[in-house]
Amino acid sequence: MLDGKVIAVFGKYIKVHYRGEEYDATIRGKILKNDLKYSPISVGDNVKFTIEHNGQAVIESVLPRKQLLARPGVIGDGKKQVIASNIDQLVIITSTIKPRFKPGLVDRFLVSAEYENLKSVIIINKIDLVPPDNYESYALTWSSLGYDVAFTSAKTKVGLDDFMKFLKDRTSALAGHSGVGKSSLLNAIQPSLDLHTREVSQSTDKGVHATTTVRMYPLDFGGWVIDTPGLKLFGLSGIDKENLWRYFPEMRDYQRHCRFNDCVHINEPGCAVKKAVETKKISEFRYINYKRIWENL
Ligand SMILES: Nc1nc2c(ncn2[C@@H]2O[C@H](COP(=O)(O)OP(=O)(O)OP(=O)(O)O)[C@@H](O)[C@H]2O)c(=O)[nH]1
Ligand SMILES: [Zn+2]
Repeated sequence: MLDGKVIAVFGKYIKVHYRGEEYDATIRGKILKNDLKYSPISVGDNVKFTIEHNGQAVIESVLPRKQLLARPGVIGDGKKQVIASNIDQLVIITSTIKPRFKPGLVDRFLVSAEYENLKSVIIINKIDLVPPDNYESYALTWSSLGYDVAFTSAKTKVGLDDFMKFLKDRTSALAGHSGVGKSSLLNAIQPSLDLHTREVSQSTDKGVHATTTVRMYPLDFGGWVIDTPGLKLFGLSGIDKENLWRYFPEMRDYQRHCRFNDCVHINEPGCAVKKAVETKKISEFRYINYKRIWENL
């Protein structure tokens, strides 16, 4: 049996990567019933497969998954749909403009990643279009919290070394709004990928979705990237109002100094988190985003 990696799934048709080649594969029937909770096959799965006489690859088994990302809710068969498995980190990509800079969305992704116990890094792309004071203070806050931040331009090829350093020898899931430049960045570091890119529409400021299915690509310098189309990579469905603060690392140190030990840091008197925001020990934009997410849970 051969050891492959699933790089794309289109319903029952699967692409498996093995030693630099891609194989079209199907799944042995019994695997479909194996996993009761999650979809049985996903991008990122390490699989054992055989090649039949007619040249068709058949996946015989799926190795146990490590970290996985699933969509919130269940699909038709009552299972959770796995977006990608065996990933090491989330790479959150945002643009300075076109589409507009969205620190709130970055914070949502950071919270999701904290909840999933997944490391995250942040890429601020299209820095050729606006001066640094538009995004620098946000980046400083994020890096003070321990998230690595890189500033890039896929167009002028700035910051690509940092981007590559983040990706090297890891399996990274890319997350970001359509049009922020995910495909352009990947093409810039590895032109042979030749990914499709599209103009961001001037009138709506929204990218037209050029990428439609989840795909995984091997990097020549080591590592894998998973491009996940669309805005929402995964939801905040497992998080409730009482414990949202746990996924804001800067709040963890203050929580125990709040007057009430079940303080959610919204309206309570004697709240050490709110005090820390007032004295600028906790960044105001992070707290505002905390409140926004809290209100929508
Ligand atoms: N000025 C500038 N334009 C960029 C940069 N990166 C990407 N673009 C442009 O932004 C548009 C969208 O880029 P894509 O790479 O298609 O964006 P994407 O995130 O892959 O979009 P989806 O595939 O829809 O998720 C294209 O017109 C790119 O040429 C950059 O650093 N600077
Ligand atoms: Zn509090």
